[in-house]
Amino acid sequence: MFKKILIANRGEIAVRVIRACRELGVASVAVFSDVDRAALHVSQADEAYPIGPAAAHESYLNIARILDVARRSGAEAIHPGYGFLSENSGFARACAQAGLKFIGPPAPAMELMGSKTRARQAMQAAGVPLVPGSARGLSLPEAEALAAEMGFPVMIKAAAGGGGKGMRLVRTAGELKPAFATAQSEALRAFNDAEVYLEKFIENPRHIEIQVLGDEHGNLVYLGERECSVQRRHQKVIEEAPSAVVDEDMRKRMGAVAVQAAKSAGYTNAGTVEFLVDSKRDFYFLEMNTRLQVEHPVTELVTGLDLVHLQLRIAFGEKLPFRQEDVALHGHAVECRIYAEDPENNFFPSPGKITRLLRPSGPGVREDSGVYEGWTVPLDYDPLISKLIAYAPDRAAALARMRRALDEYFVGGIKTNLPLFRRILEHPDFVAARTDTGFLDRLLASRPAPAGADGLSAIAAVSAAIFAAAAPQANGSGAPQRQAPKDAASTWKSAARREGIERQ
Ligand code: MV4
Repeated sequence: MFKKILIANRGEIAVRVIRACRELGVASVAVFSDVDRAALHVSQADEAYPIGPAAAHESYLNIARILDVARRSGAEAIHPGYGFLSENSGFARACAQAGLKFIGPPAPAMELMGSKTRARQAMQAAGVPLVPGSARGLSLPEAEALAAEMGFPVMIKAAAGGGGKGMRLVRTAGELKPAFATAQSEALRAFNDAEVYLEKFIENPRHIEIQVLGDEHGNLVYLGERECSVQRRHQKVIEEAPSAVVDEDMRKRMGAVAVQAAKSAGYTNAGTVEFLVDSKRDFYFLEMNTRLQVEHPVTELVTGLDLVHLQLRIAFGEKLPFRQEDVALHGHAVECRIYAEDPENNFFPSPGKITRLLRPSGPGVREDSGVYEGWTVPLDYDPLISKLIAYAPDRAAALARMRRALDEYFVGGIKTNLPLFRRILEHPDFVAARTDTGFLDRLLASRPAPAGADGLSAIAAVSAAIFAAAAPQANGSGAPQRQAPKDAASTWKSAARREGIERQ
C-alpha cells in the first residue's frame, strides 16, 4: 500500500479520506487555504501545508502549489475528493507527469465523459440506451429538423455542460430559435465551447445512478443504485439506496449497462453512471461522473464495502478483492446533506460561527462531518457542513431512524437546512417513495405545515418564555447571537460566481 498520500480537498470529504488512510496505515497530507487553517481536516491529517489564499483558484485549484506540497511531503499519490480538481483531466495528467498516482480514473476516460456529445457517441456504439436525441453538436437548422422529427418538448444541452448547467427546455417550435441562440452563448461563456445538442425531454424523471468500481486488471463491478430524485436546482438533498422502483431484474439490467458504459470508456477506480428513469421505468444513460461522489456512504452501508479503501487499493494496483456475484445488498440507507443555508431565505448560504453543536449518534447512524463546535464556516466554499446517514433493515425503519437522528441534531449560531428534512421525511409522497425530480419543488411551492400543528412549537414557545424570564441578562434567546453581515449572502454569491464554485 502507499505509505503516504495527499488529499487535495477540504471539509467532510477530506476528513472521510483521512479516516480511510488511518485505517489502512497510510500517512495523510492535508492542504489548506488561509481561511481553513483551523479546519477539521487540517487537525485530523498527519501533516498539513498551506497552499494559498481563500479563493479556490489560488489554493484548492492551484495545481502547481498542490504538486509542490506533494513533492515536499513525499506523498506518493493524490486523492482529489469531489469538486475542485477531481474531474480535471489536466490535473490527473500533471500528477502522472510529477510521478504521483492520481487516485481516480485515467485521464482519457475523464475527458471522454466530460464531453457529453463524445460520451453519447461512445455509449451509442457500446449499445447503452440513450435519451433519444443527437450524439453530436448541431447547427440551428439541424436542431429544428431533429426537433420536428422527435416532437416537442426537447432539451438543448451544452456539450461541455453536465449536472444541469447549460440546459434549456423548449416546449414549442416557436421557442427553439431564441432558446438555441441563448444556449449557445451561455455555453460559450460558461465553458468556452458553444457546442450544443438536442435531447427529447423526459417529463418528471427519476434520477437513479449506479456505482461502479473497476481495477486496473480489467475487472469491473456495479454496486447497486442510488435514488437521487430529491433535489433542488440540480443539487441533491436526499439520497437513498436501494431505490424503491428498482427491483432485482431492473438492477441487473442497469448494472450491466453501467459496467458496459464504464468498460467502453476504459474506466477504472470508482465512478457513477447516471440514468434518467421515466414513469414506465425505462432508463436512459445521462452522464458519467468520474469521481467519488458525495452520496457514496449510502452505497457503503448497503454493500458493506469501504469505497475509499477500495479506491486506494485499486490505485496501488491491486485486483478487486471480490467478484460481481459476491456483492450483496442488505438493508436500506438514507442520507441528508446538511448545509449552512437559510431555508427561510431562499436557501442562501449562511456561513458563520458554529456556537453549539449537538450531533446525532446511536444505532444505525453515521455522520460524515467537516466541522466542529467553535469553527467558523467560511463563505468561500460550498456550505455543506455534514452528511447524516441512517441505516436500518428496511426503508421504513431507516426513515424512522433518520427522523430520530434529526431530532438529536442541533447546530447553533448558523442557519441550516435541518428543518427542511423534517418536512420531507414526514411528507406522504416521500414516505410512499413517490419521488421524481419535481418532488422537492412541489413541496416547497406548497404552504409549510401550520405552525404548532404538532404541538412542538407551542412547547418551544413556552420553554423560550421561561428561559428568557430566568435569564434576564441574555438577549432573549439565551444564546449569543451571531450578527450576519448585511451583505453576507451577496458576498458569498459574488465570490461563488468569481470562483465558479459549484456543488457536487
Ligand atoms: C434531462 C431531463 C429531462 N429530459 N434531460 C438535469 C441535470 C443534468 N444532469 C441533466 N438534467 C436533466 N436532463 C432530458 N432529456 C431532466 C433533467 C433534470 C434532472 C435530472 C436529474 C436530476 C434532477 C433533475 C432535475 C431537473 C431536470
